[in-house]
Amino acid sequence: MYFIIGIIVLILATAFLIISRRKSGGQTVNADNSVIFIVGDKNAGKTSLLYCLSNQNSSIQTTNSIEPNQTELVKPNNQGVIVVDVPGNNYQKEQFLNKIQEAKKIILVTDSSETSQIGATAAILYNILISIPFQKSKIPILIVLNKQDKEKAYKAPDFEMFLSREIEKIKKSRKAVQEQRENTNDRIRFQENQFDINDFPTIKIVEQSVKDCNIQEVQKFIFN
Ligand SMILES: Nc1nc2c(ncn2[C@@H]2O[C@H](COP(=O)(O)OP(=O)(O)O)[C@@H](O)[C@H]2O)c(=O)[nH]1
Ligand SMILES: [Mg+2]
Repeated sequence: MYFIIGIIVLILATAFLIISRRKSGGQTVNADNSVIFIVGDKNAGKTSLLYCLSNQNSSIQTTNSIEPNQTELVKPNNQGVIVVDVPGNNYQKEQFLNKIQEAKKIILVTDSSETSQIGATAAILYNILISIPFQKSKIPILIVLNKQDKEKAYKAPDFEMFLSREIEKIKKSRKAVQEQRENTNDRIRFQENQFDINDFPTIKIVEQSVKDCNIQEVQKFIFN
């Protein structure tokens, strides 16, 4: 009799342990954790940045993975931050734009040694700026001008100039296309003034080189 009771207690205890483990495992992605997205054109250095953040810089393996990679960091106050590397093939998709509302902050990485990336970077930024979550809560955005170690890398003032030029192109083409399913949130395209990044107080531009994990500005942005 005692033997049977013993077995039952053991089974119940094991079941309880398994269930509580599962619950705490699931909590790594609960609503208390803030989520930060890393976005940017292909080859900008997103995955490298994620590896630096997760201290695996000794073995940077970059892939064109379709699945987002993510890492969980712990702030000094013990609050968790999940940083997600969002691969480039997702940005035009509505799924991504809907997901922006989950993001506490966004890191937009660009290869500043490649002026050819500015168009794609501008398009990503534009889509974020006209998304409802951004317009509602003005999510902080850090634009990382990566690969500053390269000789040809441009600096922030040049980037601002190139960027507004590209955004003006997007405005023009969006105005021209009178689509029926047009995005009514897109107020930017009707703005007469030339696009100026300084009109957006939650956007900051920094020059970095992710290569040797010199990412102090990114860390400040994440942890502050
Ligand atoms: N010179 C230099 N190369 C970098 C830097 N950051 C990343 N890279 C290289 O750029 C390439 C693309 O990086 P990756 O992180 O895969 O870009 P992703 O496509 O945005 O994820 C890789 O060969 C990296 O080693 C940097 O700061 N300087
Ligand atoms: Mg990558």
